[in-house]
Amino acid sequence: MAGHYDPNNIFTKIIAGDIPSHKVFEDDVCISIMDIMPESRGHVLVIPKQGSRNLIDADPEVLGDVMKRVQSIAVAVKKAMHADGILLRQSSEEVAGQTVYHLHFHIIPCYAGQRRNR
Ligand code: DGP
Repeated sequence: MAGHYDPNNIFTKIIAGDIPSHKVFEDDVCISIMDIMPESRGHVLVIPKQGSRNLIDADPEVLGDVMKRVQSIAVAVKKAMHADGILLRQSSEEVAGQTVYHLHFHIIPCYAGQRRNR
């Protein structure tokens, strides 16, 4: 159902520590974990702790804090992975490719001369 946020989603369980993940960053605003279906080496997700379904229903104030983390994590990932660039992706709703209905941002390192996995 469009617009509905189900707090019983997989990312809420990962935030709570009930499901294991490879965490690369955590503070009071968000966690960042390695994506289990990476599109390139070093593909991470940034997941706000405050639940919203996607970008459409996110609290703009929380979003401001989250985007600061997205930038610092993107800079750190680019450096650590020796990437040439970063693709930032956020899908809102199924038609846009969303599969997990808890807001998250993909940080996908891009490498010169290399195709992404998908
Ligand atoms: P999206 O299609 O934009 O909703 O992205 C969902 C991403 O979440 C997808 O790339 C795979 C990833 N993912 C799904 N379940 C898990 C999980 O249990 N652990 C981790 N680390 N990633 C997950």
